[in-house]
Amino acid sequence: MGTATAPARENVSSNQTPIYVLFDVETVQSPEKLTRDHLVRLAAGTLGAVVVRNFGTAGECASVLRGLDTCPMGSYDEEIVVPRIPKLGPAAYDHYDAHGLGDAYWRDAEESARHRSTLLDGTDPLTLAVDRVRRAWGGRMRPATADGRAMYAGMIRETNGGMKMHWDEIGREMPGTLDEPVITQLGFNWYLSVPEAGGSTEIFRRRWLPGDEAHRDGYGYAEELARTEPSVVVTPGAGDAVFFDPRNYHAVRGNEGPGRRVALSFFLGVTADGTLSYWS
Ligand SMILES: O=C(O)CCC(=O)C(=O)O
Ligand SMILES: [Fe+2]
Repeated sequence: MGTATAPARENVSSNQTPIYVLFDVETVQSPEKLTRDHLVRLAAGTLGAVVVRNFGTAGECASVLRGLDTCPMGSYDEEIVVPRIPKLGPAAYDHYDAHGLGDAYWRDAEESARHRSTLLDGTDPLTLAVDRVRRAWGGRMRPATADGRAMYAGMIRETNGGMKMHWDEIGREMPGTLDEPVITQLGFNWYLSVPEAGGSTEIFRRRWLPGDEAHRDGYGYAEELARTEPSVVVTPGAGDAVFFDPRNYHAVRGNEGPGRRVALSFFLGVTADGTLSYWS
């Protein structure tokens, strides 16, 4: 047996047995400090979240936000997602039915990618984000495909009113969609603008269980389900990015001060051959 390094934090459970939660937040000060090891530990479930300060500069964020003003924004299905969340680009889940992703998805994907492609001083902010993640991963990274076509990635959404506690897992919500299934999933958000107060994200160390469906309201679940589980709270600043495993329940707190909460986001998956794929 090797000599293990002492875990970062020791928690005491109700019966006083020390347990190692291994569900902390790690913060790095720039995208260059993000490592493959961070992403691997998130994927393995031994890290709660990674915050990358200054993932994008203030200038980069301002440029995308300015460009966004001229973009037609859609929203999630307003019957299901209340309050309304304006967004640029489709989430695959919005368009999923028994036949997979329909024509409307691919049309919206193409149009939104075109709008987004010049938002950052004439270039695509997704390219910048993917390049910075790829540098950390150090391996193959490419768009996820469905029916042989590259899926949309890089949704930009405004979540001023927060999001109810929910989980995201493509293999469970939309089985068979990805041409190359993923064995783990990460969520990525690059916050282009944040409110002066509020707008934090809480990630619970708790995955979906079938019985949770009895406590579901639209896309959200009762926070009671995860109340006794370890959790981490991240409050990103403008320009910061956050990675976490979205199969863990997570909730976004609404704005409590002036300012908009806008993020460019996508999911990352690791395929069995170690490729990092991405989609929204
Ligand atoms: O906006 C956030 O902080 C998290 C949004 C979310 O639900 C996700 O990225 O899966
Ligand atoms: Fe989510």
